[in-house]
Amino acid sequence: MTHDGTTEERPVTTPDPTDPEALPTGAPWWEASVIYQVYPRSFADADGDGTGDLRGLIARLPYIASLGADGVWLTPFQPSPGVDQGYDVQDYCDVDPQFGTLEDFDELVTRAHAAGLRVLVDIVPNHTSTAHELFRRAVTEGPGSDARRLFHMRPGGADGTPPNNWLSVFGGPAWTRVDPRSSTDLDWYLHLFSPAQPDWNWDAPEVGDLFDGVLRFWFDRGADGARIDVAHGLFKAEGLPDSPVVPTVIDGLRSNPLAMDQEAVHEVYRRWRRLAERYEPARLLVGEVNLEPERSARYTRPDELHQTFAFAFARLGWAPEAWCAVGRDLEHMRRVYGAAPTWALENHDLVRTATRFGGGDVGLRRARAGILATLGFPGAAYLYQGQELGLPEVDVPEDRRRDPMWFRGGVSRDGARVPLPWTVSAAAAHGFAAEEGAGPWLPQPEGWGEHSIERQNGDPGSTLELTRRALEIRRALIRDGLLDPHAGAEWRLDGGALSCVSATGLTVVVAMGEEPVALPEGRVLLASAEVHDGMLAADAAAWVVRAG
Ligand code: TEU
Repeated sequence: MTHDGTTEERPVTTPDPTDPEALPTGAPWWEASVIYQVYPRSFADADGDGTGDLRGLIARLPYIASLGADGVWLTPFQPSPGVDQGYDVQDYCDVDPQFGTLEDFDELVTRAHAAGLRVLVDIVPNHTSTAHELFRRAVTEGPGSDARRLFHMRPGGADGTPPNNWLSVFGGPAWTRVDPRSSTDLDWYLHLFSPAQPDWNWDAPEVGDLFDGVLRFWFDRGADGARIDVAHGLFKAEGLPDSPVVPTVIDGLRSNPLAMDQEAVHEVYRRWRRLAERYEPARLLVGEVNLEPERSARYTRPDELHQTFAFAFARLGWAPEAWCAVGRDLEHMRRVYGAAPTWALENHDLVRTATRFGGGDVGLRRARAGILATLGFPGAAYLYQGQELGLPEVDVPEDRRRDPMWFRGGVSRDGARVPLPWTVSAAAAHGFAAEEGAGPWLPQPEGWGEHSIERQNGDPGSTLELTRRALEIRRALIRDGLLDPHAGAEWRLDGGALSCVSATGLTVVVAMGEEPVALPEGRVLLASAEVHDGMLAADAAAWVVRAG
């Protein structure tokens, strides 16, 4: 792990065909990688305090390796008051004591690498926490001070209204008074998310410097890459004018074009790309760019981020026309910009697919099909912890909900964040905790053990074993050049039968209608449900390779 520490610029890295980690086509490893997203507070709790931690994760790395994933992405574990479950970061370069220590992180990296897993950290550059020392200083130093330039702080209207009409993504105004009791400090601060998360002012060069340092800090410690939170945020339209469109309450990201997707942000990613590629091996940058394909594709131009999640796809329900349209859009963008899609259907913000796709048995069948789709479409993929178990969304009792979006916008994301069931028995929070302790930070529902890893492990019909098998076959397909993120793919829809036909000869069929679907000629490598006489059952997916 070396870092040359210079500011010398290098051209964009071209794949090195002699790199043992490279794909057979010579493309870099990450173009077809599968990363398993770990939500640390809900993965494994080593000290029994009810919150998962890094030592819990270390102990269970063998499980992740047994799935066949290429790496893990960890949502924030840095010191934080925890208002937005860690996305309100107080100190970007440390570990929150509830998750462990920097030494634990170092051990995690060492052990993950030994197990063949890469480690991605989550970087939150759009906003910080009101507890961050630079925000505290800005509050104390008062209106007009240099310290306030690092944030968007300004007086509102004389009538006591905020500086503009922007709404927070979590609901309510995007502005809060710095000191509502003061008659001399009339400044408000901007927060696109909760009031606990003030937005940085990226027009101040110090902010960019700070985050260059944050990236180097984690990359120097051996992190293999970073997931960039709200990567299309950071810069705001000059002068922070009123939004001409009426922002909706919880959909502020897409409905307020002045708060997001500003041209200046691309320069940051060009700089970070150079920074990431000064490491050996180069570090991976994946952006959370929650925009339509034609806008998000601009973030993966060859000298910017390596990947952005295919959000247009991730947000979808069980809707064949929409899947096909998004598939075609992404294929078009791949041709224009060169970056293959990065598939995902679940994360810690989205309703679990087993529920979103219909719930009950049907929902589970479709969630299983969703796993084969995510892993079979050409590109890279992310799986969210518990997706491999087909976990449903949990209806967390209102008095136990913790998501700030629930308190401001009436939508709770807690149901996708319930601690994993490791064992059938409810003891020690279904094995989430190493020992009987405080009880999990979010309650596990009745029957949670039926979804457990213990119940599914070794059962060939389980979603867990389907995922393992898919990852194993995927590896072979990549090795043999059959799953190639850069081969063209054609998207077809015939009634409810969606197919993604790759030029390599691999076809992914998803039976999204009510009827079984006739599979194309060839060898069926894997299916998420029964195939009889070449017919794939409804609510299922299959991988077929052209014969010969
Ligand atoms: O999410 C940003 C984002 O796009 C979401 O807020 C999304 O709009 C919302 O969840 C509705 O589905 C990132 C993190 O993934 C999320 O957990 C944080 O709450 C948010 O940033 C603020 O940091």
